[in-house]
Amino acid sequence: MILMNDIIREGHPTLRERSAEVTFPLSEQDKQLASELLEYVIHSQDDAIAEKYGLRAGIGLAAPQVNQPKRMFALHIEQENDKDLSFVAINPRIVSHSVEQTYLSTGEGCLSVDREVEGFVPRYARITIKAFDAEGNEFKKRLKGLPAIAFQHELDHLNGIMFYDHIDAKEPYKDIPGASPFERE
Ligand code: SB7
Ligand code: NI
Repeated sequence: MILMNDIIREGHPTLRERSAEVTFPLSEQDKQLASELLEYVIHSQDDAIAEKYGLRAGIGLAAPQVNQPKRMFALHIEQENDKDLSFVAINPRIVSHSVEQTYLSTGEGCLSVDREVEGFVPRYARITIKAFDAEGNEFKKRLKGLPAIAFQHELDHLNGIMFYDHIDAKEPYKDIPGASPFERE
């Protein structure tokens, strides 16, 4: 089980590495990693479990954040229509994206960053992604809104990029031309 102590924080060099492609079939270790990443994101959003284990809530978690620089991450996003979006993405990629950008109106946070960083993080408003599941089956999804934002945040981790790298240093709340904000909740 992944706990807060297993999550590395900014300053750790692994967060700045490009993670390695994962090979199939998954090793037992990689299978366990995939299921533990997903378990963390689900548990961290369950108030009772999160409180019991001291988990900080996160809608996503990438393998390099637990110091395993491999191209996989988990996302778990509870949706209004209670069709939760919950998956592990292995060797993920964006195959196409909108010209239009978006940003979370409240800014982004990160389980590897123990401080508030203010500012808008520009993201593609809509993306089409491809990735593999733990069984080695490729899947394709179209994402928008928070799922699209979160997918890009996680994909960045696999490339050693932190969310604040995208924030304008001089003017963190600078207008992003043509972008509409995404309001969470
Ligand atoms: C806000 C939060 C996240 C993604 C996009 C916007 C996820 C935070 C948890 N993580 O640090 C995952 O890498
Ligand atoms: Ni993060």
